[in-house]
Amino acid sequence: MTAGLKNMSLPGHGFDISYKLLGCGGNLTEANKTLSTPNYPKPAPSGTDCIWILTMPPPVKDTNNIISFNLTLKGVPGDALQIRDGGSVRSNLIMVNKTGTGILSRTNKLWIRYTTSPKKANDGVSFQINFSKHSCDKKHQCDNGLCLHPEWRCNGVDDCGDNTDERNCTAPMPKPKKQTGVVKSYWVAIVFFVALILGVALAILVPKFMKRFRNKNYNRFDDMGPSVA
Ligand SMILES: [Ca+2]
Repeated sequence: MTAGLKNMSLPGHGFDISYKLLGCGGNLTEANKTLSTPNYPKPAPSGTDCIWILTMPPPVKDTNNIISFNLTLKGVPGDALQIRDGGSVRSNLIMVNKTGTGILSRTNKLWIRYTTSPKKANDGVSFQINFSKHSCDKKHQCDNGLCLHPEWRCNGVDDCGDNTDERNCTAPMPKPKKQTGVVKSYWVAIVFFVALILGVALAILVPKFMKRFRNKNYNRFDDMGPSVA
């Protein structure tokens, strides 16, 4: 699978073609089971550029095939590692930034690229991927034929693309808005209760205060009256 690194240049009529044979990568099938970066677990040499394409068998009758893989990652991948869900550079990117197991693709192909800086090894990044075929029958598919991932069921997101995974959900997940409403109702009750106590207190205290104020004024009027000898 691994070929030596060769740079070649072919003169043509009015143009030159130069190409490089990659020292790693290649087309892999179910039988290969694993791939590793050069020198794994040590970092690959500077200027390494590998592209692997994993392909599982196409659907047979009602059974679809996707890829289940475990990633053992050393270092922070950044741009050094790209895993795309499909057979080309234009396929959707799968965001994988740490070691993980049982990761499922959506299609029967993965496009994987690993590059290191031309001047230095890529911050010690290296990885190994163990992969296998994951087959799903009609009972475990979306209506459109995609394999239904277990975590897709009833999570409030249309992962299938035809909303099959959100159908017949007996226990819908609580929405954050409802929780916010509960908190608001709780505060409304507290504010109402405090306002009620203040209202009662004012209703009792204000008449007493007014009565005392009036009595005080009467005393003043009495003081202003003619004194009786
Ligand atoms: Ca879902």
